[in-house]
Amino acid sequence: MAKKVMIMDTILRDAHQSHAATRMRTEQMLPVLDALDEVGYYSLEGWGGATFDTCMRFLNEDPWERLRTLRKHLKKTPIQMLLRGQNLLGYRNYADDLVDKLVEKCFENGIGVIRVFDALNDPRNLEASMKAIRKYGDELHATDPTRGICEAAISYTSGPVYTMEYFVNLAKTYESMGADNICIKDMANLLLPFDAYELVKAMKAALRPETKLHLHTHNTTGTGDMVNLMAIMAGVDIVDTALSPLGNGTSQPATEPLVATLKGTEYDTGIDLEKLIPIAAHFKKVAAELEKEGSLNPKVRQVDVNTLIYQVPGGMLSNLMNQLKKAGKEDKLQEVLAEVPNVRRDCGYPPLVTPSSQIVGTQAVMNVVMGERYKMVTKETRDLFAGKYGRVPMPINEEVAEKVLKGEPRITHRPADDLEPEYEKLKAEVIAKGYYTQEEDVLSYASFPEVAENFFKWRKARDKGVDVDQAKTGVYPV
Ligand SMILES: [Mn+2]
Repeated sequence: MAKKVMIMDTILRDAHQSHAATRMRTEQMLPVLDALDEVGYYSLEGWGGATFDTCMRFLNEDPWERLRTLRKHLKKTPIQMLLRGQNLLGYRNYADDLVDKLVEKCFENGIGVIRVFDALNDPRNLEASMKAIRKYGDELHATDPTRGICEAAISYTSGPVYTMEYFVNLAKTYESMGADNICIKDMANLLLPFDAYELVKAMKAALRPETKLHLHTHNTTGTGDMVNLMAIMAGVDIVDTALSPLGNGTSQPATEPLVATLKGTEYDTGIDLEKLIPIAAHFKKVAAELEKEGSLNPKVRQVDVNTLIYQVPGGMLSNLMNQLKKAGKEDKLQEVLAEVPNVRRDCGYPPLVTPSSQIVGTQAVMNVVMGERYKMVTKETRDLFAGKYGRVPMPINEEVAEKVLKGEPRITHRPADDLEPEYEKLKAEVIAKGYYTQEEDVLSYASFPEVAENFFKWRKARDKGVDVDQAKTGVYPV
């Protein structure tokens, strides 16, 4: 039986986040949005925490305005976004009322599919956002069956507790919490092709037939195309690719080769390669512009096999090397790499993704550099042991916990249960500062307070007819 494989193109989000520090501007997307809408993608990824931040911080753009512009042109293709669970678009835990409001506004401004994940894979950290996605998504879904979709993502990682059973059980948990799609989110390209085959087979067998399975990987280590192909042969429904000018390397495997590979097979994507040519030509020019302004370093296109060798994500490895360099202990890299699994075991085997990859990595460096384990600990390490990020998959090392926490209390409940409602309070602040123009401003301010305030200042100056370049001075260093 023919099984059409669907594609999400990441060209408007992860592709330029991975290759060009998220610096693609809306005006660089505009010329081809109508053509992208005609391709026949499952969805186009166009929004997330980094795009939100960068829009205001570096590009003088209102991220909400960008979303509305995208939606105006993408009439048929759903816009997909990435949400960091209870951390929303930022880096702290938000109260449930803010989670509810943000999800409502995302759908209202044009989002069709929300991919939501938690770095620790703690389902409790997805409870509030998935509830809100169901609440507002169901309303939207009733008017448009391609929109209002809840996609729960599993942070893929490797290590002794990350068995097939662990991933399948988590997928079933998310499905029972109301996910329409399950995503295997392999942000570090740790997933290997034959493991991908086994994992997809096992998940497809365990999930409901109507639940779509979506795979997200990168091509950092050069295995991305093989991972996608093996997953497709095992029955995955959707894979992520990026149009070739911003594809491969640290980004997603390129779109065109996969479309060509599957053409005429039982997995045909139905996408016409001819339609992609002029769009890719446009993004080739955009990539050249980004390279010229210094946002894109051509090195990101190369294969980096370090992750395959050291079993840590690429970003984490370069962090470790930087920290050792600063401490003048570059010769200690092998010791630190050997310490990483020990620290990870002590704190209950968190997945090695942001922020836990940085926490574990920094602690491993400290343990080695200080010559005594946990003599010095960061606040983040303490919070991780105290349960403030959520539940880790395995029990923590009690002896180490005692040394790290020094009597600080531990929580076992959902971290956001400790938070008071905050939307009205933040709204009052934005109004008092004189920046309020829309409810969305409160959400921008909640996500990145200083960045948003600087952006509001600039926007106010622009709208009042003040010289924009003058208004920018001292506000935007870039
Ligand atoms: Mn990614």
